Amino acid sequence: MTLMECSVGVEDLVLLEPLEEESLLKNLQLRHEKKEIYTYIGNVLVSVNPYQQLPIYGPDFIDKYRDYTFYELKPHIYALANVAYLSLRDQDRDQCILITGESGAGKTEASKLVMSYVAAVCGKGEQVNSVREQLLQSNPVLEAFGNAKTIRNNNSSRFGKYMDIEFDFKGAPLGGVITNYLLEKSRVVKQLEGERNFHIFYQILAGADGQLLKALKLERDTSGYAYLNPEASRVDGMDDASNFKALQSAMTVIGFSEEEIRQVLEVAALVLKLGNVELADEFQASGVPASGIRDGRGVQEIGEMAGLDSGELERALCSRTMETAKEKVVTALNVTQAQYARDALAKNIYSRLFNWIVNRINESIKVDTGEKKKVMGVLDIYGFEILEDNSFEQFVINYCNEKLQQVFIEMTLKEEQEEYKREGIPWTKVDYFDNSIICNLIEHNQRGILAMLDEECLRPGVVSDSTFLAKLNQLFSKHRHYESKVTQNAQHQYDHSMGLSCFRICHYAGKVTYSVNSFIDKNNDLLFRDLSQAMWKARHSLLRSLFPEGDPKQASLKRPPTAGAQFKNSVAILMKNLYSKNPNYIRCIKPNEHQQRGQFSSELVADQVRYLGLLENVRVRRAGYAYRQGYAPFLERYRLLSRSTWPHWNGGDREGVEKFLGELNLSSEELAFGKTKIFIRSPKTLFYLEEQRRLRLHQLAMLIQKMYRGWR
Ligand code: AOV
Ligand code: MG
Repeated sequence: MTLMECSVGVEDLVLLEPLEEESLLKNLQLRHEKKEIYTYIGNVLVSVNPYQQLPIYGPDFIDKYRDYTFYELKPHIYALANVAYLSLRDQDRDQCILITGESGAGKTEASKLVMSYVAAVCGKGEQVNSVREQLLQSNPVLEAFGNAKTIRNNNSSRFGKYMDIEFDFKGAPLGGVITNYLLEKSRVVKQLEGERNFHIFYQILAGADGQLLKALKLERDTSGYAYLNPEASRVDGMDDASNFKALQSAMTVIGFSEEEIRQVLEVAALVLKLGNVELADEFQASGVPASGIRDGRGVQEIGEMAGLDSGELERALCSRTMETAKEKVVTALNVTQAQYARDALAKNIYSRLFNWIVNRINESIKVDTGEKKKVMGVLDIYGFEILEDNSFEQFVINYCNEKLQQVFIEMTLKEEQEEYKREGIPWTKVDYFDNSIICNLIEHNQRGILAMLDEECLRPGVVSDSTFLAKLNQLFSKHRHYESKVTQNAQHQYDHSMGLSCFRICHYAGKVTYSVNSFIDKNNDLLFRDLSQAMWKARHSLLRSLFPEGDPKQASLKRPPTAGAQFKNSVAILMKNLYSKNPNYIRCIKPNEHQQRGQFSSELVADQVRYLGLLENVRVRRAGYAYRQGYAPFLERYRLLSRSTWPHWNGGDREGVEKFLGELNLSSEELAFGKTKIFIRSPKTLFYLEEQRRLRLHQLAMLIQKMYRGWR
């Protein structure tokens, strides 16, 4: 069968003939046109974002998919969720669902579909309902505070999320744990053109009633806030006001008290108001530049809301205290420094608030029972990003994606090899691109880029982004995956577009040029102690609790780990967690750059197909046995091909399969009989079986028709 003969292409890319990039793309395109957005590569699900609501979700579809095995119905995310859930419940294997793809490819939507499927099939009862609701309602809360409109995605996740859902031995949900990764907090104070700040700010302004708005000391008009990009206040199709209502009710369902919700909104409002604190030049008597607050009203209001003396706040924003063992020296900050301090404070308050919210949700959904739990982890992390200007944030995001690719490579191959072993079938190894060289370049303990960055951050003396870059250039001048203006030599094409303050990494997903500007700063992630001490003095209990280090009794001279080190550490924990579970893959693909339905850019998809390694994935799958299935379902599907097994078969499943396959005269190389499964080497054989089955069904239908006519 060729593609053209089949109106919706093949449902499993393993069956593709010929297997080339072009045919693979055509197949995805054809299926996308026909609104068949899901395609398998064996047990991996490829999902192409349709950018439109398709009538393929909801209770009816869930009911359909829970009653069938993987290959019996059209490819669907529900089928994958079903396999994972059943394997967890019935075979006691912890699962993880790994969802990857670039920004806007549909990862977050996919994670919600998986969660809603599992929630629907995991049992009944009051207790189950309440846990289920809490788990599902965590999504709108996290999205309000952690998502934003970007150029690529109107609802882009600006944090990484891993959620373990825990079940009892019967498969009923008990609760869960959410881990969040590095929120892109720079967005709080500045957004690219056409992008928005986090949804929550717009939700409050659009959705809070007059009374609440007044209590938060806010004005409804978004244009009055320095931290909100004036030209991007609305998002097509997004109703901030009704999302605000949904947020409040979600928080209530999860178990936030009214008081907690109020405090959370107050802290968010504070951040917004902080942005409007204007700083102006002032000069000290000595003529040394200093700064002051231009209009005291804003600070006054912030002070009132936070329960803080506004003079104290002003002092903390405009000066810095240096402490040595012997004395305290207070220096005035100039305007630029004070603005920097203000923005650092806003970013810190917001990102700590976000962490607090995640912890608070975890408190509600955590499982106390000591019994053994079954776990399903769902990973939805920010996708690979190549922007025009890539900074520290993109660097860590892409590092994380690099690690996930490594898991994918290792686990799909590992799983494949282990299955052959389990089933007692001989296997020859297949080569694949191993990206550990890139992971190493970034994360090596002594010689990785992150280690170099830390070294530079901790080194005494004058350090800057450029001394950091010089260090990289020196160390990696010969590295195959590292380039910079300085190291460009014969092996790299000379590239005028790369600035002097940039380095480039050849990631598995493509080359990305990073500007080193503010790498040191973002990695240090230090907040002047004056600010944390001021916040700790606030009477606002939530705000105060976000700054425990402001407590003078706590203040130690030991510095906290850098942002890069923390991230690397949490990625390592994540990897360990993933490796301990049975993986299920969803590879999301973005069909166009315009968030438009019905558009399929072959070039854009080709890029993703390449870096997701889909072709290699298919090849690996085909190099061994392309297809495998348990004896029972296989017998059920094909036994009508032989009179020995149809209409009745009383023997065992494996014997039945041996019997009818034996009669079909297939080459013995094509088949392998494992302990529990039949393996079929080439897709052609499966085609053949399918074709025979189709003919046979047709024959049977004709026969029935004839009989029916005879009766009349
Ligand atoms: P992402 O999570 O992969 O991007 P999303 O899951 O937010 O991407 O998807 C982006 C948008 O595509 C959604 O807001 C929907 O409008 C649409 N979409 C995605 N999947 C579907 C689907 N199955 N059916 C209908 N529409 C869909 V990022 O978080 O930016 O990396 O960081
Ligand atoms: Mg997302």
